[in-house]
Amino acid sequence: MNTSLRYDWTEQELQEIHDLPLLQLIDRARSVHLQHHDPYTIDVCRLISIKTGGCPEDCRYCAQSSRYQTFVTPERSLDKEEVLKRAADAKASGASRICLSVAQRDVKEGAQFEKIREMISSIKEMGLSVCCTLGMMTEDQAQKLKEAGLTYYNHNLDTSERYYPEVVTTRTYHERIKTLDAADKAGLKVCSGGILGLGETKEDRLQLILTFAKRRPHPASVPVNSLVPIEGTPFAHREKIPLFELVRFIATARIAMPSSMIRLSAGRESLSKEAQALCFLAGANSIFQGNKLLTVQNRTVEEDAELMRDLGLKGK
Ligand code: SAM
Ligand code: DTB
Ligand code: SF4
Repeated sequence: MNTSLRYDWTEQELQEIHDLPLLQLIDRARSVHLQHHDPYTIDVCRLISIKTGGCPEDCRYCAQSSRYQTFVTPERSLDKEEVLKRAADAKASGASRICLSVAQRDVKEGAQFEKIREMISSIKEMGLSVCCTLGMMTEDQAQKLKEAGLTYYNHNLDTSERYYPEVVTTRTYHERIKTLDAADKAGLKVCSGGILGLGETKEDRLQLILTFAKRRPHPASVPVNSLVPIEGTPFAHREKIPLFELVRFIATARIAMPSSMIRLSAGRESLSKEAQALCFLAGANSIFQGNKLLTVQNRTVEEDAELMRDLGLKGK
């Protein structure tokens, strides 16, 4: 099978792949995976939330939006020392990438931006690769982050363009895409994915994969989050995404974007070891490690070490 990279996928093709009998779909995704990746190595990333909560945006799934009464109360930003200590801890438990997060609408230049640039350089000097998720940014800001040593920029599209206004109203899909373009132009690797279980349809999920698969280059990293329901947000009681739908999404993304990393992201806490194994078989090859994501619990570092031992997976 020819599995070279393509940028001309159609919705029809992706739909046919997505709807294959499950085991055929997994076989096909696995075969693409084997041709493009070492199947026993995964990318292990650690999130550090520099600034938590108090975000002005209205993302209806998010614990950190100031528009909803959730368990999160806005916290003071972490200082550089604390961030570097957490990065060192992450390295000691096997992480190879650190993702620095700030709950905000867009990047603001000034003292905080300079501090983040210093953090990026110092973490890079520790031999770790660095990703940031700071909201929308301009090409000039992307360039400044690149100069500080940044490798990846995370900025999720979350869902289809059609469904987006049902999820967020304080920004447009187009604005989101402009930030991905800025990251590409500055030579940063794009990390962009979505959330399953927002109440979207299968077509919305396929449209999301299609949007990514038509980008040249494909996002280097595609986080696949399952909604973690947050009491107090409008999406607190959405129906959970069935496991096989998650597996189908991962496998379709793997086939459409053979060389990208696909990260099994938020929601792993509610997946058994066996369910996670199925996701790896379908083409996932990256995880967030650490007892906490940004605000919610994740699988513990010990549980992940055991899972990786059981499956014969090692970190990069
Ligand atoms: N504020 C920045 C932004 O929106 O780009 C960065 C942080 S934001 C929390 C990063 C991503 O986490 C979101 O785009 C969303 O995909 C994911 N996320 C946030 N809350 C989630 C939840 N409750 N369940 C699953 N994924 C979630
Ligand atoms: C991504 O796609 N998932 C991460 C990261 N990128 C920044 C965040 C998950 C957040 C889960 C909900 C929380 O911890 O608040
Ligand atoms: Fe703010 Fe990001 Fe949460 Fe949206 S997802 S409310 S932009 S922190």
